[in-house]
Order: sequence, then structure tokens, then C-alpha cells
Amino acid sequence: MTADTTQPHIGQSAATTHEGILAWVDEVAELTQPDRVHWCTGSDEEWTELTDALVASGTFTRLNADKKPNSFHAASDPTDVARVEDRTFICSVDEKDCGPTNNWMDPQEMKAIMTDLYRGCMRGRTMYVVPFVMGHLEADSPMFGVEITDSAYVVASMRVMARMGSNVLRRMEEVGATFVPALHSVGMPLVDGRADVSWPCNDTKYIVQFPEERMIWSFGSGYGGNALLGKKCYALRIASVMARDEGWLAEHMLILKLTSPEGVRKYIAAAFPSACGKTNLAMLAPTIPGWKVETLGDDIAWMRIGDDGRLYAVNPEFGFFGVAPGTNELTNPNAMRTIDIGNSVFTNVALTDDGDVWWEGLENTPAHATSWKGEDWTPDSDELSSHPNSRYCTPIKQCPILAPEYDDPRGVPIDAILFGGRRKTTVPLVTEARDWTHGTFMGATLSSETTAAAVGQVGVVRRDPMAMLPFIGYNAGDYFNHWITVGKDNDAAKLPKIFYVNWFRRDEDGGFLWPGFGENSRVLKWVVERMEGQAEAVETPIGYVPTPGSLDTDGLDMTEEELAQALAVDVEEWKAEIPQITEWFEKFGENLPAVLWTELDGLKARLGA
Ligand code: GTP
Ligand code: SPV
Ligand code: MN
Repeated sequence: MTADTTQPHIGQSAATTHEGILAWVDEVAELTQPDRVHWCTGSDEEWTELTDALVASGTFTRLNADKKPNSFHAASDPTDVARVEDRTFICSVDEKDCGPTNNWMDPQEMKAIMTDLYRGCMRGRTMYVVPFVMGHLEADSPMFGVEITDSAYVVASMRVMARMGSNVLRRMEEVGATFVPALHSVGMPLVDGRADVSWPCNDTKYIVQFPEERMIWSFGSGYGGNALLGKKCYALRIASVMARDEGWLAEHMLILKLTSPEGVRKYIAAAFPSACGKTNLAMLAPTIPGWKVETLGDDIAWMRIGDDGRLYAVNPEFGFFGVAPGTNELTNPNAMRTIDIGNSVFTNVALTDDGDVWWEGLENTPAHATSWKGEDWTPDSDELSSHPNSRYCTPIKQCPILAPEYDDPRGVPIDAILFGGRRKTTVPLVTEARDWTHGTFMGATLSSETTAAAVGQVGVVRRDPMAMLPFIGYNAGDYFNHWITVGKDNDAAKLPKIFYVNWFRRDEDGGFLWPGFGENSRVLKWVVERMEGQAEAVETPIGYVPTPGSLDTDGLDMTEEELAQALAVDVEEWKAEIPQITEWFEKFGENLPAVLWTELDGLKARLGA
């Protein structure tokens, strides 16, 4: 590491004048006992030193520079591959504020347990101090954080995913900024002659948010959402609490800009659960002529009402942490162009014999590769080459269709919000909400089959409100109320229109009814035309769906019968949802806004249930 930023003796000649950061760094170093403290600058030299060290330690394999320059392959411990929702806690002072959808523990009790775990946990390792900002450094009130971690992999990933380093620290010093302290350890001290491993982690894992203190403690995992603490822990769990208190929204949403052939411009935000298509929609290559999509974000949106009464969204992130399997030239050419440029980290995909990466769904299947588990892999292997939740981590600036507005700290005014999930049955391709409250009901009852993005069973239908189930930092009933309040306190005509989509409905043979990916541009077109008062819709018990002729199907390889199935609202299927929704709402007791019960009553009446 660079000599001028490495602090061999803890607490001496520290690299900042910010008293709060200094005090916290000293306190953590005292507790965790690292061999060294490194203040991260975010410079290119630092990146080179870090990645060289990660190659030397066996965590990274450098990819062939002719294929992907300045890029690396990493394979995790096979047990540390996804978010751990059952180990994730919201430690509010009052259990009621955590709500029925989160795990809770008393903050003092949690701190006692974790302080024991953290004691000496960085021995033999370097403690990195990563000053970062979520969103723009030029924002009216920049959202600062400092992550302390003993993982160089985390530092390298944070450099891609968040604006970080010296310029952020200087600004924090200038303004004496408050910041979210985010402490991370892989939980594997190098003591008693213990040799390091390529992916250190601990069987005991805790991902903990202290909402009142705006503080994050994470232990035992090196994986993305558990360890890159600016992302889900800060930008969603902690930020959702700030947003509740300050009247804005922190959401698990992509942001895109859509331009019609006539030059009509719309900004769309969309909330789909993890591994349900946000990155793909954000980078969509339209199949319909003349339509253009530009990307602003693929995972998180922070939205505030602007002076003109419209809802403005910014993407607080600086990179994409995207699902690799299924990504290819046809499904997501823009993601392929983004990673081609290099400067990326690939985790838990396969490594080809010529030093490139490969995963299921990518073109040019290699005759031989090394699987994410480090084993020989051929197309005949019984096992997958890549973990289903394997990921690429790549700078957003490399996206060939990045919208220039991405750099505007004021964000973009959102015209439409899409909710969506992964449902084999019941939920039609697209439905328009009657109004904001109905849209909030759609979001609050969003359902989706679980995916490999979180540890646990895959394919189980669960309610995932606003695609935020694992990310709401407080009582989800209060969160619904916050959404209702945003609708009440603002001019309905200026708020985004709300729609609900499902790309994942299946036919009797189990195949997808809708081709998805670039063809989703047809649904976006219908959404725009609805807002412009052009497209036809039919009113159904669940909302407005396209009339058979109103969806642009020119050149679409689908029979009328298949399209009808994709758009169908089956009253019997919907009646079967009612007991599930009722049971879901009952969880929240008096915290559930009464208007959502009214919405459910209305739905029941319309279905004749
Ligand atoms: P997170 O990063 O976990 O929040 O996921 P995400 O919502 O960004 O999901 P992503 O776009 O990475 O898609 C996840 C998986 O769904 C990938 O394997 C995609 O290939 C697949 N997928 C995305 N869009 C579609 C679609 O329109 N149709 C079908 N059938 N699959 C899709
Ligand atoms: C998700 O699971 O929603 C992701 C990946 O976007 S992670 O960073 O692990 O949260
Ligand atoms: Mn996500």
C-alpha cells in the first residue's frame, strides 16, 4: 500500500482532520486490533496496488487484457454467495418500529454480541477506511458514509460501486460532515499462525442496521449486499428511515429515460425484486423502431418532491452489481458493452482457459472452463459453471447508453413507476393503476417467486412490497403509510402514474408466455401512450389492461392466443389471491393504513369474492 496513506501505528499521524471520523477509526482499531490502517484515496495507484495484492493472495485472477482489460475474477467461499435475510436485523430501540417483516434484536444486546465478535477480529489484517458518498458530492446535502472493512475485495468493489476516496474525505472535513458509520469485518483474524484463504468469511454472520443511530455493523460475509455497505444497508435500509423522517422515498428501483420516435421524453422508475429484471430493463435495447432507452440507474432510486411538485429521482450508486447468468448479446447488449471496456470484477462465474469469464446463457460456450467452485467444467458437466447469483461489478460510466442527466444532482422528474414481480400465473403482462392509492395497494401486495439473490429456497411466491421486503428499515405498515402520505400531500396530477408488470407468466408447458428483454419496449410504449391519452385499455377488477389491439405487436413472434393469455385477468386466479393478501395485511395490525383495507374491499367486490 502507498506509504503516505498507510498508518503502521494505529492512531498516529492520521490521514484526516475530521474529528468524528478520527475518533471512530481509533475506537474501531482499538477493538478489532488490525496490523495496519489504510486510508483509502480512491486513486488509480491504489487500485493497482489493491488488485495486485488481491491477485497475490489468490482472491483475484487477472483476466486476459485482450478480452477484459484491468478486470478480475473472484470466487467466493461456496457458503458466502448471496444476501442472508435471516441474519439481517433492524435494531430499532422499540421493537414495534422494526415491524413484522424484519428481524429485531435490542440494540444494546446486539452491540454486546457483535462487540465480542469484533474484538480482535482484524488481527493480522489491514483495516481499510473508505470515505464515500451515496449520490452526488455536489448534492444540496451530500449523503456521506465511512466504511471500515478488513476486506481488500470490498474496497475494490466499493471503488466501482460508490463515489469514494480523498475528494470525498476533503469535503467531509471542509463541512464537518455527519456520516453513516459502516463497520464491516469478514470475521477471520489471522492469529496463531493461521494462513489466509482466498475468500475469508465466518459461519456466524450478522448484517445489522441501527436506524436511530444511522449506523451499520456487518460481520462474517464478504458478499455484495452483505459487505458493500453503501448499497442495500445504507442506500435502502438506513436511507428509507431518513426518507420517512424527511418526506422522501428510498426505493429498490431502476431509473430509465425513454424517448419516442416523435421525441416525447419520459422518465420511468421500476421496482422489481432482486434478480427480477431491473438491470435488464434499465439497459433495454428496444425492438420497436425509433424508440430509445437511456440508463440512469439499475437498482436504487432516491426520490424527492421538487419545487415544481414533481417527483425527482437520483441514482445514489456509481456502478452496476449485476446478475451475470442470462446476460448476453441478445438479452442485454448494453451490459455486454459496459463490461467489455474492462475495469470490472466478476464474482462466482466460470473462468475460461483463455483468461476470460463465462456463465450460463452467454454465447460461445467453452469446451472447458474452471467453474466458480474451482472445478473442471465442460458442457457435459452436471453442475452449473457459475453460481445463479454470480455477478459483474462494473463502472456505470462505461454504459454506452448512460443518460447525461445521470450527472445532475437534482435528478430527473419521474413520469411513471412500474412495480413488477416474477409470477408464473395470475398477474398479467401490464396493468395500470386507477390512482396513486390504488398503485400503492399494487405495490404493497406485490408478489414474486424467490430467487438466488438471497440465501434460501428459490421459486417460492412471497409478498415483496414495492420489491423492498428485505430492505425496509422500519415497520412496513408505516412504510405503506408513508407512500399514502406522499400521494395525499402532493398534487396527484404531477405525481407519476403507477403500473404493474409481469414478464414471467408461463404457458401450460412451463415456457415464458412473453419474450421479454428488448420486447419489453412494447409495454413501455403502451405505458407512454396511456400517459399521453392515446392507447386503449379495458377496465378489469384489478385495473386497466391493454385491449388486444392497443399493444404494438408489429413484428412480434407471438400468436393472438398467446398474447391473450399473457394479458388475461382470470377472476378465479385473482379470487385465490384474496386470502393471501388478507393474511399479509393482517400482519401489520393497526399500522396498516385503512385505505389499503378499503382498496382490498373494492377488489373483492369487483371480483365478486
Ligand atoms: P438485482 O441486481 O438482484 O436487484 O436484480 P435485477 O432486478 O437487476 O435483475 P436482472 O435484470 O439482473 O435479471 C435477473 C434475471 O432475470 C436474469 O437472469 C435475467 O436474464 C432475467 N430477466 C430479466 N428480464 C427478463 C425478461 O424480460 N424476461 C425473462 N424471461 N427473464 C428476464
Ligand atoms: C439484490 O439482491 O437486490 C442485489 C444484489 O442487487 S445485492 O447487492 O447483494 O443486494
Ligand atoms: Mn437489487
